[in-house]
Amino acid sequence: MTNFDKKIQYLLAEHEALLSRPNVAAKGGNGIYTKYENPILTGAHTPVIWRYDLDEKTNPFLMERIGMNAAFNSGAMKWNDKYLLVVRVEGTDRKSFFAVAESPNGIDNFRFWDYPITMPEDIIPATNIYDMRLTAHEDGWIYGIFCAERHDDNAPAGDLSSATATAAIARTKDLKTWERLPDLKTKSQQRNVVLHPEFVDGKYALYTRPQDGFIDAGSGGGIGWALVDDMTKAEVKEEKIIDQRFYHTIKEVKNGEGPHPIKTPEGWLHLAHGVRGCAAGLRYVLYMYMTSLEDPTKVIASPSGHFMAPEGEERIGDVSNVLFTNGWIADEDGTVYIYYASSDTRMHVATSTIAQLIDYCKNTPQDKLTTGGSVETLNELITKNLKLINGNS
Ligand code: M1P
Repeated sequence: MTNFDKKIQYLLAEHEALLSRPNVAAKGGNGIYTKYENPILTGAHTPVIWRYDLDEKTNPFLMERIGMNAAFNSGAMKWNDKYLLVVRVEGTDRKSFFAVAESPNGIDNFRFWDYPITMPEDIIPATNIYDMRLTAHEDGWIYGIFCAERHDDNAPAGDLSSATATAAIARTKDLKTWERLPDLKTKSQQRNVVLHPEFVDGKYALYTRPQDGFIDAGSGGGIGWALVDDMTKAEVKEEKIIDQRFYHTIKEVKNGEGPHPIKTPEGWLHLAHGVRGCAAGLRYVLYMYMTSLEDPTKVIASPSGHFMAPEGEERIGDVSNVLFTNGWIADEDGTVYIYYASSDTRMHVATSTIAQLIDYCKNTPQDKLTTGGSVETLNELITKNLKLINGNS
């Protein structure tokens, strides 16, 4: 074996060791969900054949040729008994693309398919695409809705940062070949648009996130809802805010639907992200809410505060202090796999159950929106517990 061949063998062995590393439940926790010790995907998990030219003639030093910076914000679904993620992979050139990674157990051993997704363009090609939400809709198609980012050509000359965000739509039957549909027509910019899995009043239902600019939600009041006749020419004509933002909460600056909600006998379970500003910049956390089965626009449970926030290593990355989610999988036994990204850098999993998440949503006190209200809520629990501890005397 030549030296070059030995170097390749070493590279492949190191990569295999990373991919096959078992993931174990992290100690501690809050009883609501279990986090796991290792990230499930990072830039280093991307295949060696994506990053290295393995030909000694063209790469005699065996140097990395195409760098992969991050693997994050993944859509998720169960597919042929595998836990499958449509991952936002970001190259060192700052372009994101989608690639499928699958695992036999949802917790570890995630492996990318050989090729990334070649996503067809809309009429006006996008510069960057990211954050796909997957929905296996009852119409028989699997839809992927994602953000298409383009330079804002109305920006003053020399402004190379202003951009526009549009909800792009594609559909597939096999996750390999995608049919691109026209981008969603809306009055405002949009990101974090998600397709509800069922027809509502015979129409497709979208969770939206109207925003005044590329970054600022501005007058967009929160997570919206819109009914659409036809996904092949989707247009939001009327939009109603169903989950509002509030002053001095975890979703003061903006919020956005995560994956599509999970149907349970007690209502639709929603997972979303909320953003607030602070001296360190924006802080992104995850929160939950529930809506009614009879009227999916009606919020029936709204636990206060964050459901999950960045901890430890999760706090640090390309965009620090961020947790973001756009994928979860509910198994038939009631286990829920929550796929979340930390700091726009890496993917993690946490597990819980439908029963725990319903209990969390229904029995966590609501935010009364003031310090006085929070202390009142706290005092009620303390008094109840003291009575239990000291007897009812
Ligand atoms: O950088 C944090 C997140 O910022 C955006 O989310 P939102 O639209 O709510 O501001 C997205 O670019 C997302 O990809 C990113 O993780």
